[in-house]
Parts: sequence; C-alpha cells; structure tokens
Amino acid sequence: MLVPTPIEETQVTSLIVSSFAEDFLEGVNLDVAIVGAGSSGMTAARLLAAAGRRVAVFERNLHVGGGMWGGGMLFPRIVIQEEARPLLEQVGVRLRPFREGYHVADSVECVSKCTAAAIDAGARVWVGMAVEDVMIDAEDRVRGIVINWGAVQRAGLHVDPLALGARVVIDASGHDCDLMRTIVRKIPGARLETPTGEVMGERPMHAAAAEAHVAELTREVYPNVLVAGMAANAVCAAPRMGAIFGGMFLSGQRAAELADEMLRRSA
Ligand code: 48F
Repeated sequence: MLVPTPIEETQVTSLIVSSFAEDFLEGVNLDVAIVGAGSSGMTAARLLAAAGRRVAVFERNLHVGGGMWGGGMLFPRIVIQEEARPLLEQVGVRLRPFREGYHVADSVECVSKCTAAAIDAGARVWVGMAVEDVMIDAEDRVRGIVINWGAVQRAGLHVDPLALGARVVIDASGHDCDLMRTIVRKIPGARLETPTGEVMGERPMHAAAAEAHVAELTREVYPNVLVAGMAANAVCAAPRMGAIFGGMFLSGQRAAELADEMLRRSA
C-alpha cells in the first residue's frame, strides 16, 4: 500500500515563499527586462536567454500569450508567413501549410510551446506583475523598471512599487505601447526616435504594410529602451495587421539581436 507523503501546511508556505524569493532575487539586476508576454516578448526572451543573457518577462495578467490566445475573433488559429516558419519550428509548433507562403497554427499550441521554450532556455516569466514605471539615471536614460502586482494596479490601491535594474528594456506591451506612453508622460521633454518625437498611435488595419514595417520599426526609440511587436508599430503610426503573426515573431527576433548588440557595446 502507498504511504502518502505527510502534509504539513506551513511547509508548503515556506517552500513557496523561499523558492520565489531565491529566484526573484537572481533577477534584481537583469541584462534585459521585457514588458509583456505576447508573441514578440516571448520570442525575444527565448533568444536572449539562449544567448546566455539574464532575462525576465513581466506580464501584468495571470496568463501569458497576449493576443495569441484569442486567435482571430476567438477562432483559436493564427496565420504565419513563410519567413517566420523557422522561429515556430524551433519551438516545436506544428504548422499547417496553406496557400502560397501561409501557414496556420493552433493558438493554444503556440502560446504553450513559445512559453515552454523561453523557460527552458533560461528566461524567467513573472505573471501578475505589471511594469508601471521606469528607473532613470541623471541624464534621464532608462536603467531599470518599476513593478507592482497587476492586481494592485487593477484595484487602484496605493501601494508603492519595487524597482529592478535592467541594462536594456524591451517594450513588448502590444497595441497600447504602455511603457513608451509612461516614459513620454513622466519624463519632461522626452523625445522618442519617431517622426514626431512622440508616441504617434497605431493606424487602422493594413496587414501588408503593417507586417512589412514591424521588423524595421523594432529599434531603440529611447535610450536603453527597444520597442517590439505591435508596440513598435504603435509608436510610429504604422497600421495594425490582425491575426497574422509572422511579423510579431520576427520582431521579437530582431529585438533580441538589437538588445544583444546593445549589451555588447555597453560591456
Ligand atoms: O498584445 P500582445 O500579444 O503583444 P505583441 O507581442 O503581439 C500583438 C498581437 O497579439 C496582435 C497582433 C498580431 O499580429 O496585432 O495584437 O505585440 O502582448 C502584450 C502583452 O503585454 C502585456 C499585456 O497584458 C499582453 O499580455 N502588458 C501590457 N502592458 C503591460 C503588460 C505592462 N505595463 N506590464 C506588464 N505587462
């Protein structure tokens, strides 16, 4: 007969708190902090971790995946162009080839495998943690992030946040380009590397143009801050694309390459 492991409730408490503290404290000073666990952020996290960088993703929701879960209008499928196929195949996502250069993937499979691969590569993924601000230096350059519980943010509670150092920050927060809006709002005179120097907001849907622009718009738009994914289009008034995701994965890859270069330069 199986003898069940004796359960001591207070041991459960100790194990949860001590293992969280141990892992979290490893990331008090990060190479790269990524805001948002969507397709672009998770791809950047996987590639940076695989390159040996200390990287963590902060997601304000309790779930990862961003806009991938919902596919197109809740039909749980996303479309991916041929150029992005290797990035999905690297993590084991099965693609169904369709007409000229289009593949279709199950969105639940995509979220699960992209997340598992990023974690296996060594990235930390923290859910329920929102990035609410940045930490700056004397020249207003970003040198880290300021975080709080997503639940605290939602409840509108007055709870002071905690700060983490990061040599590079990637805003992969999607359509809202949340971090860039925070930077512009809170740093007087902040000028972004966009045509107007400001957050311009996204334009209506034009999938071909949106997909063509997103990789080139993935770049450092403020000292030590890169934009990736839909946030890259949204800061520069580029259009949205809907449930075609190739550009998001390729943007994540580009963000990882650029972050790695920035880290090398500042080493
Ligand atoms: O929106 P999201 O999936 O961003 P993405 O990688 O992909 C865009 C597509 O989903 C889709 C599209 C496809 O072609 O147009 O919309 O650009 O993921 C962004 C994640 O960031 C989280 C948010 O909850 C979502 O999961 N997020 C946003 N602001 C914050 C944040 C914040 N301040 N702190 C933490 N997480």
